Amino acid sequence: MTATLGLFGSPISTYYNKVKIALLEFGLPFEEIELAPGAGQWPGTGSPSGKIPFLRHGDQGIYESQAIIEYLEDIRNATTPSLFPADPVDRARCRELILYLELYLDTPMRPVYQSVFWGKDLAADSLQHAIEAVEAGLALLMRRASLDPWLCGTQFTHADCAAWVHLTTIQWALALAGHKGFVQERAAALTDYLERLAERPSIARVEADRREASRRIKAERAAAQGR
Ligand SMILES: N[C@@H](CCC(=O)N[C@@H](CS)C(=O)NCC(=O)O)C(=O)O
Repeated sequence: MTATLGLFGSPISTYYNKVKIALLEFGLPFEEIELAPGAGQWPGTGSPSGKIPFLRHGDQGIYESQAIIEYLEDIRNATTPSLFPADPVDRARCRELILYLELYLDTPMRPVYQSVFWGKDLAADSLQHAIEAVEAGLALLMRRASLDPWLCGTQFTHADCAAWVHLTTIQWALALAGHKGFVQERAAALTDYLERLAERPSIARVEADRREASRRIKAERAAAQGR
């Protein structure tokens, strides 16, 4: 690998951090270029969807977090272990679990995030809808998760990178929306699992960067509003 990898996005973004954990796990050198969600202009400095993250590798752009991590798999150093299991059935289950996290847990929570993190209005039935969806999504995830000790079994995989960012953000957002402990009550085994994940150096680094960026962005917003 010759050209530098540039990761565009924000350290407070879930999908950005899913990719960043994989970059750190692979030990691939990369630089971070901060771009707020929705701030990029296609085809200039942005992604086709306007979403973050995206990756620049030399003069090439790679878009969508799942496509990015599959690309990182392809370019990683041959001596670095894959973050997908070796067995094809296990690989499929790893991708399946990522889809559960993103389609059935993250997606229904988006209106709640807009409200609790960005101050947008949230209709009472939207919160109820999100809560019901998360309950069903967690049941689905737990039907197929191993947690012994990682989501897909003995090997730490991309599913764990996705699980950390999505499950911790859901917990946090639901607590802010008045439902503290919802995830732990519905899926008790996730508590120990998330503690194990928090100890992983790649995740500890991403979490420290997220907290630091979050404090900075909050202070900038307050200053802009004259508070
Ligand atoms: N499917 C996309 C989702 C990325 C995504 O939703 N990013 C959020 C930030 S976490 C974003 O850019 N939101 C701004 C927008 O939707 O305009 C991926 O996997 O990369």
